[in-house]
Order: sequence, then structure tokens, then C-alpha cells
Amino acid sequence: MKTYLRPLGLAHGPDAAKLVNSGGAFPLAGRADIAFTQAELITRHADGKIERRITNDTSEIRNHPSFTAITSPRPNFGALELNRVHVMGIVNVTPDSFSDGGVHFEAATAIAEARKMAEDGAAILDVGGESTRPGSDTVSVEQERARIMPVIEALAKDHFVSVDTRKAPLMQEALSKGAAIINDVAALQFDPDAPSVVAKAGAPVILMHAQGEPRTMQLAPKYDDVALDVYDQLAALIAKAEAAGIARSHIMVDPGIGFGKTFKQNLELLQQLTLLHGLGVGLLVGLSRKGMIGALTGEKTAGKRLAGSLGGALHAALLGAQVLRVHDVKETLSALAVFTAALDPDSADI
Ligand code: 8Y7
Repeated sequence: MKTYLRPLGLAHGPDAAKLVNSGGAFPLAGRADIAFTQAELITRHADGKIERRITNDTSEIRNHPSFTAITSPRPNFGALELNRVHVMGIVNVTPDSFSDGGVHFEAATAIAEARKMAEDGAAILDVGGESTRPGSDTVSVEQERARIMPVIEALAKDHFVSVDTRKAPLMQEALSKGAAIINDVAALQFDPDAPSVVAKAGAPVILMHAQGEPRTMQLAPKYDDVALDVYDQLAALIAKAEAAGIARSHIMVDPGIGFGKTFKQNLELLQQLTLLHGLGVGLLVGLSRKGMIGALTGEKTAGKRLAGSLGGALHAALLGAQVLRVHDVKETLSALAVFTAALDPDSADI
């Protein structure tokens, strides 16, 4: 038997602080701007049966084994303070089918786009050269290296850069060129050398949940209960990373929207997102322009999914995600500015 606590009854801004002060609410992930007043107690029995019950009994909530992990402030993740939401800008260095300008042209374009994202307020620039979209094939280490290293080298001088790769030699090289964070969609499970590279470098790492390999992961995603399964698997991935010598303060988790999940399973994960705060680490959500947004909005062209993506971004922010991985940095920060100001007028610079 295993029990989980999913924070519910969220309050934001000054209301969160008032409720916490009155003893009727608890800070979510140590945040001053988000609190929860209730919770769902979830029990998974040995026979697979799952029971869910809502409680507003503060002592029952306080006594749950996950309470400390849920409520404790997150340490800084590299240079990032996790007491609020940040935006990570997606810097893809992959050849597009319309231009065939070669590696130098691709790098120059990516650097220019990334600098604009930083100017627009991206806290992290996520540089990747391997398409891990559903159905995509792998690229060679050499190909991936040629794409990303010039971009990382150019950006890392002035910006906080993460490298999106599953390959240990590229993690190592990217870190030596100034990248500060590893973003691994395989959560350090693709390359057996990855955990030790990250541990030795003392680098912060994003462990993303995925089921299966990118090429085949959307064929038949299977879960007993998607939210609980993702929670358990992320907990196991954190434990593995810690066993390899990676400090817990250097770990952030990500439910991996679209990575071996049906659209419905993605939505269930988003609905139950606060559960993941029980892992006791920072939370990143990436849903920008993904297939699920297309399915919900009827927009078949990924590049036209901005409005739907913003809806998803605000949902994740409302439920306490500290980092949002997005293509449209300026637009996401504009949406967050209005959202945050409406939740807390005193926070607005107006
Ligand atoms: C994610 C990601 C992608 C995500 C993290 C896409 C590299 C697919 N998605 N990394 N990468 N989280 N951490 O549509 O959701 O951007 S690639």
C-alpha cells in the first residue's frame, strides 16, 4: 500500500499569505504566492485498487509523509530562484525542410533567435539538436555536436543555457563550453555514462518522464493510473540520480507532456499536476505547440498554436510549475504578467 497527497483548493497572491497566516492553508513548494487549503488523499493498494478521498483536515494533511516535500521551499536551481515561475526558451538547432543552408546557417539563425528570447526575458535558453518529437529518428553524436556546440558556445558567455541531449559525451562537452544545466528527455537513462557525467560536473539536471523511445512511444502508451505512475517513476528516477551522486537540490522533474502519453493522459497529468510537488523538487512543464494543443484547438500547424499554448502555460503556472518550456517567450511572459498581476495587484509594476 502506498499513499499520495495531492494539494487542492489553491489560493494565490495575497490570499495565499492570508490563508497560511490563519493556519488554514500551507505553502505549495514553499511559495509565498501559492497555498493549498485541501488535499486529495490517494491510496494505491497492493492489488492495484486506487482510492481517492478529499480532506480539509489540516492535521491529516500536516501528518502525511509527503507534507514536508510538498511544502518546503525549493533551493535555487543553478542561478534560478524557484520562488516564482520562469520561462525557458526553446532553441532548436535542427535543419528545417525549407532551407538547406548547412550547419553554419542553422547555428547563426538559432543564436539570433535565442538572443531575442533572452532579451524578451527567457531565464534559460534550452539548446537542442536532436529532434525527440514522436516518430523521429535518432541523429549521430557528430551531427548533434556540430549543430549545438557553436550555439552553446556563443550563448553561454552571456546567458543561462541548458543543453537538451541524451548523450553523455555531449553533456560533458556542452558543460565545458559553458552550458549550466542538463535537460535530458530520457532522465539520464539513455546513456549509461550520463549519471556520472552530471554527478562529476555538479550540474543541475532536468529529469523528464517518458515512456518508450521517441520513435515508437506514441504507439501504445500504457499506465495503470497515469498521474500515480508518472509520480512513482519520477521518484525512482530521482533516487537513481541521487544514488549516482547527484544532489537533490540539482534535480528538477518534468511530467514529459507528449512523451509516451495519449492526449487524454497528458490532460490527466496536467489536471493532477500538484501531485508532483510531493517529489520535493522543482517542476518544469513543456507543452508549447504540442500535439495535444493541436487536438484541443483544431490547429494542425504547430507554428500557429500560440493561443492554445498560452492557455496551457497559465494552467501550469497556476498549479505551481516553476519553469515553463516555450517557443514563444515574449508572448508567454506577457500572458504571465497579466495573470500574475490579477492574482496579486501589488506585484504589478504599474
Ligand atoms: C520537452 C523537452 C521536448 C519537454 C523537457 C517539443 C526537449 C518536443 N519537449 N524537454 N524537449 N520537457 N524538459 O515539442 O516537455 O518541444 S522536444
